[in-house]
Amino acid sequence: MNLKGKRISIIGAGKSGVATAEIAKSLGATPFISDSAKIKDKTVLEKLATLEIYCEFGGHTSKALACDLMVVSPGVSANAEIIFDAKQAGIIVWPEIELAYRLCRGKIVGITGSNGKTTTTALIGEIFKNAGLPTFVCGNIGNPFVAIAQQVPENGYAIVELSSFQLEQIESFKPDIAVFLNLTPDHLDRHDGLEAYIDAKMRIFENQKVGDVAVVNYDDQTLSKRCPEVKSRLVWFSLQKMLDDGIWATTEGSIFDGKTELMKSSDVKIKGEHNLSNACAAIGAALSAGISKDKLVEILKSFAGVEHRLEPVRLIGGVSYINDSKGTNVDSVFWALKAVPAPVILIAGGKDKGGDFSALNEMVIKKVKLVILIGQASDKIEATWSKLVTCIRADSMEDAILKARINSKPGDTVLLSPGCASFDMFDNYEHRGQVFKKAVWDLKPEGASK
Ligand code: UMA
Repeated sequence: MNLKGKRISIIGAGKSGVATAEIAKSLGATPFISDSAKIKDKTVLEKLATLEIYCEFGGHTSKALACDLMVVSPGVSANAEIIFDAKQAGIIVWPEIELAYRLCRGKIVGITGSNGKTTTTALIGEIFKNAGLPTFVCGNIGNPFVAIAQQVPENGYAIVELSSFQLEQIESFKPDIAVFLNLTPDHLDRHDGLEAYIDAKMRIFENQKVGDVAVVNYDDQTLSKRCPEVKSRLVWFSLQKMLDDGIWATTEGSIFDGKTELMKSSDVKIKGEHNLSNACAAIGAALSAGISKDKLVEILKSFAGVEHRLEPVRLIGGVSYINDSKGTNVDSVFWALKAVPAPVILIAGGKDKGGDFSALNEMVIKKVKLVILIGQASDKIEATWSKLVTCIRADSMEDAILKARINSKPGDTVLLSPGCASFDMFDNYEHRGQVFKKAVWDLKPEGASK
């Protein structure tokens, strides 16, 4: 793709925007970054200055419309005024992954779903690496696809975690292997309702052709209804149905590819029913890429999961502290609660994303002994759960950990699984998880002097 001499406006100066500007510049284009906020991050400012990239901060002006192409960061809504104005002016508007797709010579495995994307993306990445394939893990997992797109050789794979934000505005983006894990309500604060969220995610299949592969969760009712329409070859996976042609497993038994047993379910290192489902999805993707059973089983037996996803932090005074900061929606809290032993002290709250916390009522009654609420969504969650369980407030993560400690007994689990975004109190979910872990490690053992 020839970008030489093109004027490219980039909306958003986060990771995606800065990476896009750098790539655009290296390809001979003239990038211009426009951000609605005043950017104070010194590293970003220094990088943009070194690269001599023109910028405007604190609002999008008509300067951003003086371009041949507009590239949009995932955090910028398709309904943003600047996007509307650009389209009105006849400017081509691409999300960052569209540009990355056009720069990538290798194959693409795209992973989407409401929950488990990060774990499954990392797991697929490890399996592909173990099979000796040049592998680049990127996307919503934390490093923009555009930053590595040109490095992927023809025989290599980009393993891309894809959010609804990234897929919402694609044009021709197409994964060779599309993995769809599950669908539950999320990001209702950004999309115009649940249908719009589902439609955005379903776009992962939109440009696939015969010869491409769609690895899809048979147990998800919406997906099993909508996916038979896809043009690519369907590879179903299930924990509920024995599939003659597909990947299926039982929690107490084994994982199968059709009639062939691949491994015992209990040998999968990442625990919980949701992770068994993620493992089946990863197997579907790996087998579709021609990877041998031995290579994938090796990784499933050793892959320990990703940071901030049901990450055991510390056992202190008989109390286990678990970091699930990546649990940013209601459904992910459900799976976290299901996976950890009761009684649970749950730290929840943050920036509300429009989730319905009453969907967790039964699970909360069954497993939670105390809820410690943080952030903007505290009132909403307390209104939902205070009749079921004691809910108390904390001013900060450190305060939440101290309150959890005071109220815990040996055998309890303290679980951070917020069910909300982090941006009201933290830079991002990683930052929230790091603050949680530091506060836990700062706890002194029983009887130790302060
Ligand atoms: N901005 C504007 N105009 C707007 C809105 C935002 O200029 O109308 C600016 C903001 O002021 C900010 C910048 O855009 O300076 C941020 O852009 P961004 O939110 O796209 O941030 P990036 O750093 O580029 O991170 C994005 C993803 N962020 C989001 O989707 C919100 C990261 O996913 C992803 O890791 C990264 O690209 C690399 O691909 C994070 C996330 O929270 C982890 N994702 C959501 C989730 O997992 O639930 C979808």
